[in-house]
Amino acid sequence: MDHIVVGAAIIENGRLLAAQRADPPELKGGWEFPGGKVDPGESDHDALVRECVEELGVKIAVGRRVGGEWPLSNGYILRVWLATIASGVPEPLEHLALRWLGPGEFYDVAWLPADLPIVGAVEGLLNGS
Ligand code: 9L3
Ligand code: MG
Repeated sequence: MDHIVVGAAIIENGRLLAAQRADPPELKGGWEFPGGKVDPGESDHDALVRECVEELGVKIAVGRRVGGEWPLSNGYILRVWLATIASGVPEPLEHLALRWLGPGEFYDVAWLPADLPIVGAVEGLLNGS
Protein backbone atom coordinates (compact mmCIF):
# COMPACT_ATOMS: atom_id res chain seq x y z
CA MET A 1 0.00 0.00 0.00
CA ASP A 2 1.12 3.57 -0.59
CA HIS A 3 2.77 5.42 2.28
CA ILE A 4 2.93 2.44 4.63
CA VAL A 5 6.22 1.36 6.19
CA VAL A 6 6.43 -1.74 8.38
CA GLY A 7 8.99 -2.45 11.09
CA ALA A 8 9.95 -5.42 13.25
CA ALA A 9 10.76 -5.27 16.96
CA ILE A 10 12.69 -8.53 17.01
CA ILE A 11 13.04 -10.02 20.48
CA GLU A 12 15.26 -12.89 21.52
CA ASN A 13 15.89 -13.87 25.15
CA GLY A 14 14.59 -10.50 26.31
CA ARG A 15 16.93 -8.59 24.01
CA LEU A 16 15.76 -6.19 21.30
CA LEU A 17 17.43 -5.98 17.88
CA ALA A 18 18.33 -2.46 16.72
CA ALA A 19 19.70 -1.70 13.25
CA GLN A 20 21.81 1.30 12.24
CA ARG A 21 20.75 2.92 8.96
CA ALA A 22 23.26 3.32 6.16
CA ASP A 23 21.16 5.76 4.10
CA PRO A 24 19.83 8.25 3.12
CA PRO A 25 22.43 10.77 4.35
CA GLU A 26 19.98 12.51 6.70
CA LEU A 27 19.16 9.22 8.45
CA LYS A 28 22.61 7.60 8.23
CA GLY A 29 23.90 6.47 11.61
CA GLY A 30 20.48 6.53 13.26
CA TRP A 31 19.06 3.34 14.75
CA GLU A 32 15.73 1.83 13.76
CA PHE A 33 13.47 -1.16 13.81
CA PRO A 34 14.38 -3.01 10.61
CA GLY A 35 11.74 -2.93 7.89
CA GLY A 36 10.65 -0.89 4.92
CA LYS A 37 7.95 0.12 2.49
CA VAL A 38 5.02 -2.12 1.70
CA ASP A 39 4.90 -2.87 -2.03
CA PRO A 40 1.68 -2.33 -4.04
CA GLY A 41 -0.62 -5.32 -3.54
CA GLU A 42 1.52 -6.74 -0.74
CA SER A 43 0.16 -7.37 2.78
CA ASP A 44 1.84 -5.72 5.76
CA HIS A 45 2.74 -9.17 7.07
CA ASP A 46 4.36 -10.27 3.82
CA ALA A 47 6.27 -7.00 3.55
CA LEU A 48 7.63 -7.38 7.08
CA VAL A 49 8.79 -10.95 6.45
CA ARG A 50 10.32 -9.95 3.09
CA GLU A 51 12.16 -6.94 4.52
CA CYS A 52 13.70 -9.03 7.31
CA VAL A 53 14.98 -11.54 4.75
CA GLU A 54 16.41 -8.75 2.58
CA GLU A 55 17.89 -6.65 5.37
CA LEU A 56 18.89 -9.29 7.96
CA GLY A 57 18.87 -12.64 6.20
CA VAL A 58 16.46 -14.14 8.73
CA LYS A 59 12.99 -15.62 8.65
CA ILE A 60 10.82 -14.03 11.34
CA ALA A 61 7.64 -15.09 13.07
CA VAL A 62 5.38 -12.05 13.44
CA GLY A 63 3.72 -11.49 16.81
CA ARG A 64 1.69 -8.72 18.44
CA ARG A 65 1.25 -5.26 16.97
CA VAL A 66 3.08 -2.47 18.80
CA GLY A 67 0.72 0.48 19.05
CA GLY A 68 -1.14 1.87 16.05
CA GLU A 69 0.18 4.14 13.35
CA TRP A 70 3.45 5.90 14.09
CA PRO A 71 4.02 9.02 11.96
CA LEU A 72 7.12 9.38 9.83
CA SER A 73 8.41 12.78 8.79
CA ASN A 74 7.90 12.16 5.08
CA GLY A 75 4.11 11.66 5.30
CA TYR A 76 4.49 7.90 5.53
CA ILE A 77 3.20 5.98 8.51
CA LEU A 78 5.05 3.22 10.33
CA ARG A 79 3.36 0.07 11.64
CA VAL A 80 5.40 -2.12 14.00
CA TRP A 81 5.04 -5.70 15.23
CA LEU A 82 6.88 -7.76 17.80
CA ALA A 83 8.69 -10.62 16.13
CA THR A 84 10.94 -13.54 16.90
CA ILE A 85 13.52 -15.24 14.70
CA ALA A 86 12.27 -18.50 13.21
CA SER A 87 15.51 -19.27 11.38
CA GLY A 88 18.86 -17.70 10.67
CA VAL A 89 21.21 -15.32 12.44
CA PRO A 90 20.73 -11.62 11.67
CA GLU A 91 23.46 -9.91 9.67
CA PRO A 92 23.63 -6.24 8.64
CA LEU A 93 23.08 -6.88 4.91
CA GLU A 94 21.77 -3.33 4.33
CA HIS A 95 22.58 -1.62 7.64
CA LEU A 96 25.84 -0.28 9.04
CA ALA A 97 25.55 -2.40 12.17
CA LEU A 98 23.18 -4.42 14.34
CA ARG A 99 22.97 -4.46 18.13
CA TRP A 100 21.13 -6.67 20.56
CA LEU A 101 19.95 -4.45 23.40
CA GLY A 102 19.44 -6.21 26.71
CA PRO A 103 17.04 -5.13 29.45
CA GLY A 104 18.22 -1.71 30.65
CA GLU A 105 20.03 -1.05 27.35
CA PHE A 106 17.05 -0.20 25.16
CA TYR A 107 18.04 3.48 25.04
CA ASP A 108 21.78 2.91 24.55
CA VAL A 109 21.59 3.69 20.81
CA ALA A 110 20.59 6.90 19.03
CA TRP A 111 17.15 5.87 17.76
CA LEU A 112 15.70 7.76 14.82
CA PRO A 113 13.21 10.34 16.13
CA ALA A 114 10.33 8.40 14.57
CA ASP A 115 11.36 5.14 16.20
CA LEU A 116 12.22 6.44 19.67
CA PRO A 117 8.65 6.54 21.07
CA ILE A 118 8.07 3.01 19.81
CA VAL A 119 10.85 1.70 22.05
CA GLY A 120 8.79 2.61 25.11
CA ALA A 121 5.76 0.85 23.66
CA VAL A 122 7.85 -2.27 23.05
CA GLU A 123 9.10 -2.16 26.64
CA GLY A 124 5.54 -1.83 27.85
CA LEU A 125 4.45 -4.92 25.93
CA LEU A 126 7.42 -6.93 27.17
CA ASN A 127 6.77 -5.87 30.77
CA GLY A 128 3.08 -6.56 30.45
CA SER A 129 2.18 -2.97 31.34
N1 9L3 B 1 11.74 4.40 8.51
C1 9L3 B 1 11.79 4.80 9.80
N2 9L3 B 1 11.86 3.91 10.79
C2 9L3 B 1 11.87 2.57 10.51
C3 9L3 B 1 11.83 2.14 9.15
C4 9L3 B 1 11.85 0.68 8.81
C5 9L3 B 1 11.74 3.10 8.17
N3 9L3 B 1 11.92 1.68 11.53
C6 9L3 B 1 11.67 5.42 7.44
C7 9L3 B 1 12.99 5.61 6.76
C8 9L3 B 1 12.61 5.92 5.35
C9 9L3 B 1 11.26 5.24 5.14
O1 9L3 B 1 10.76 4.97 6.43
O2 9L3 B 1 12.40 7.33 5.22
C10 9L3 B 1 11.32 3.97 4.32
O3 9L3 B 1 12.17 3.04 4.94
P1 9L3 B 1 13.15 2.10 4.07
O4 9L3 B 1 12.30 1.40 3.06
O5 9L3 B 1 14.15 3.02 3.43
O6 9L3 B 1 13.76 1.17 5.09
MG1 MG C 1 14.52 -0.66 5.38
